[in-house]
Amino acid sequence: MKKIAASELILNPDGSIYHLNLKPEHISNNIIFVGDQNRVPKVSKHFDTIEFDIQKREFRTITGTYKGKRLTVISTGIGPDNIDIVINELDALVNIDLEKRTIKENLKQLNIVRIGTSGSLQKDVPVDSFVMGRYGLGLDGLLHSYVSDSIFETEIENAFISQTNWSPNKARPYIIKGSESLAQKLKGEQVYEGFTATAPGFYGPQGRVLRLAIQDPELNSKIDKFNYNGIRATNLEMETSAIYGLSKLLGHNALSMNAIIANRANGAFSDTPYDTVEKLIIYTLNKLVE
Ligand code: R1P
Repeated sequence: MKKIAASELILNPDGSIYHLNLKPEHISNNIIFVGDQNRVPKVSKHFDTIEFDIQKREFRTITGTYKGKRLTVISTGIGPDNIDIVINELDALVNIDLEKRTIKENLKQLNIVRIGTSGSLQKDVPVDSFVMGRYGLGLDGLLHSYVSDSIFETEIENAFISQTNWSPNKARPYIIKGSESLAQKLKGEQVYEGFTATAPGFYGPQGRVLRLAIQDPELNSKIDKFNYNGIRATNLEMETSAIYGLSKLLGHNALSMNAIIANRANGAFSDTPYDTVEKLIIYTLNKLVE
């Protein structure tokens, strides 16, 4: 079997994977992603036991147990480019023999749940609510670096491109469904089931204007109005579509749970964003062990 070169699969001197600084034994198959490295201990403080805790750059990882179930929580930092690093390196930890540098015969499947913050795009999805992203809408283009056409929801993409008059100068938007099995596990009365859009930046790519003019000032309102057989874009953040795309290509399950801390449609920002995130952490942990 073909060996993967040292320049492509980079390991640290202790044998751990390059950016995450992890070895295979350090992670559970059940993984929680958060953006902010300071949110990692906010999840693990609920654990019964802590087995491992390490940080390199923005990637902090804690593995332990919650109500007896082994879980790993990792911070991804901000943006789809970081997701490319985190998912490829996690997959390498479970599906590549790091010593032989060959792909394993029996591939493992990870369950990945993101607990993130996000802005609502709809007036009726208020601040302090929770949104499960049943679909990820990628405005970031990351997935186009991979052979990925087979996983896209092309019909919905075409409707989105025509309804928003999407500029051909920007990457083609891509749409990917989140994991159905995780959605069934994590659904609940207080959770909106939505369609999560992922932008490759925080300001211009999300329609925010400070000092720079943006290419399409109407884009946010066009995204708000998008409707495909009742599917609407509910919220905007910076990681979900990349997580869904890479997970699906690699054979992992992924779902994103969003704490809505801003409402872009009416200009509101939560008075209690940390409480909302804390409630979503507790909700998600308990659903994962049910
Ligand atoms: C932007 O402020 C960051 O917050 C949101 C966005 O997706 C982006 O990463 O999520 P996190 O709070 O999980 O980082």
